[in-house]
Amino acid sequence: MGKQLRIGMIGYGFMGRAHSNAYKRLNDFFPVEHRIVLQVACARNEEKARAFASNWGYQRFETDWRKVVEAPDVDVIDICTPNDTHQEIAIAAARAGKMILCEKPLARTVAEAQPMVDAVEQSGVPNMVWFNYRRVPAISLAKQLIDEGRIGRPFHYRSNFLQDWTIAPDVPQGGAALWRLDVQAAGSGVTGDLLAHNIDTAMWLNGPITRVVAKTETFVKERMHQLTGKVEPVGIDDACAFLAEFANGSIGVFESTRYARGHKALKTLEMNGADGSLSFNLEECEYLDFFEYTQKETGKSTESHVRGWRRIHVTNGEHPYMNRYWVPGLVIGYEHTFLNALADFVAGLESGVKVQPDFRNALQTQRVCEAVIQSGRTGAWVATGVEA
Ligand code: SOE
Repeated sequence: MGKQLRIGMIGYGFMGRAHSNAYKRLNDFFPVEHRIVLQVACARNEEKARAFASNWGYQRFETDWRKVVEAPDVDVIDICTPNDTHQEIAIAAARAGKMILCEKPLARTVAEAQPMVDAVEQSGVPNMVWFNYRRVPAISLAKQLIDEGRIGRPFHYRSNFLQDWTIAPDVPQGGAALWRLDVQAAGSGVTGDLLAHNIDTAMWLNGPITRVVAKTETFVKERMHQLTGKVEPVGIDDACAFLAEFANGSIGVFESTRYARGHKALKTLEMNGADGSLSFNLEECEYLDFFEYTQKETGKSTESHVRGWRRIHVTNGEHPYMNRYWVPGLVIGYEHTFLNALADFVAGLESGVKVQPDFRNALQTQRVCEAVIQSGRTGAWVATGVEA
């Protein structure tokens, strides 16, 4: 029997469930040595903590996260709480020598995120931020094709994340489930919640973003706050569109909103290079579309009468992660992106290769988010300060 990895889960919402599912399935699907143990689940509300722990099979529950961080029988702290709590928990966990898996975005601001990076680096604890979309097999395949030089010199990167769940002005802000609308808890709106994913993927695929100029908008200016019961100003960005310059000379266009009527999670990316293009849409997440202009094998361009977009059904054993699941042609989904991320994290512990995105890497995404928000306020181009 391999070493145990005893999980202390802090938070019980949507992400608490997504991560718990990954913990439960890891040893069924991936040949790692560590055995996952669902040790303790934590929520402030005792009833919720008990129910969550019992539903997902955690051995016990706590209502104070500090007890989990200090517990000698916990190896990994998983932070699934609202963004305003990430820093305190992460720093305490790092000081207690725990490994840390933190939900995205790393924090609300760069100033808040930097000490988190310092804390994990000083204590040397393994750490990762759950930017799960990198682990969609089709997006991982895009990375592979880019690294193989199949699209050549990149010119364009464009990416969307569109939702429509906050259009009604009577949706409250704050409190359970709706903290994403409360700027105190979230730090920002769609920029930190949705575009952070797109920025993480973009910099993974296409390198550092150096400058941005943004337009942000808050369509509903006041909402009832669930915690105070009062109508209060809304401080988040409901929508954000920004232009980006990449260090490699290509340009990017990003858009996100929670006001795109009819779209629940339309998340897309496209890259255009001199030798080819790639396109992905989360609603058809088992496909990667590839336009091959120059054949890598021959160096010649495909004859024009047969040139065209190719749909790659990313379900073969040679595609990223897919040899762990079913047989060619059979698809996996959203929940597997967390499982794949966890598998990489644990495999990294065993091989000694640091998994990405770690806190330091996620700090770069935080820098871009912050530059976007700042530019949204002033309308000016803002340098991101991302390390090249
Ligand atoms: C918001 O609706 C949300 O759940 C984000 O918080 C997640 O990070 C994103 O993956 C899906 O949308």
